[in-house]
Amino acid sequence: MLTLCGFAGSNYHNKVKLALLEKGIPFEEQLVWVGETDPLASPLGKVPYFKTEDGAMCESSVMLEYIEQKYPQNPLLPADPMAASKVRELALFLDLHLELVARNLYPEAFFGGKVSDAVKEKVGAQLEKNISAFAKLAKFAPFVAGDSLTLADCAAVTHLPLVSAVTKVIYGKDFLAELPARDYLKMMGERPHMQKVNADRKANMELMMARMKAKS
Ligand SMILES: N[C@@H](CCC(=O)N[C@@H](CS)C(=O)NCC(=O)O)C(=O)O
Repeated sequence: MLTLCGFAGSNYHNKVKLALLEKGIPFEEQLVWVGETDPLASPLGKVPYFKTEDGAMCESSVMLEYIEQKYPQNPLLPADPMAASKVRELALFLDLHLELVARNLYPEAFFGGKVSDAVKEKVGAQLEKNISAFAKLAKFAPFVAGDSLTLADCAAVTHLPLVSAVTKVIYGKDFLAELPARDYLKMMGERPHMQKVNADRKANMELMMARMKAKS
């Protein structure tokens, strides 16, 4: 049995969870908070990670590639090498050039911390550049890479709401406003598996807040 370890408030956890659900792969979910991770499975202490009969692995993109290869049903990558690379390219842009950059702002936007003005300025400029590059690649027709659901959607649907929220809070402006992101997220949010991911996320966020309160 495949075990997905992490917590449902995590966008990277949900990226993998949505792929598992959409592909119809049986799996167990194990609640693991940051600070409680298995160092052999996730040496950087990040979630998500998989425990499988054959071993463990971390890094959400690697996990998606693993399930794609191991469980070819309901493919999230096209068979054609170029088309598959275009999907991977979008997924990488979302992880590396959008989410990872926006992440610098989470301490202030979501966790009551403070981010310096210098960081805000630098991150703001990077996000503007990276989002306009992403807009050149993204199709939203209706899925992010074209006419079918792919692993790029698993990244888009979990990361884009954060990019939107964080830029609204920090800069008073949604940096995704000129992209069809809202309609896309609405369409994706109507998918039954995404509804499950979102319901679990909300419940887990409440649990996370209660834990933070209890600790402070
Ligand atoms: N590149 C990693 C990123 C995962 C990640 O950043 N997860 C966050 C939770 S959303 C985490 O574990 N943060 C704790 C830390 O970085 O120490 C992936 O794709 O899996």
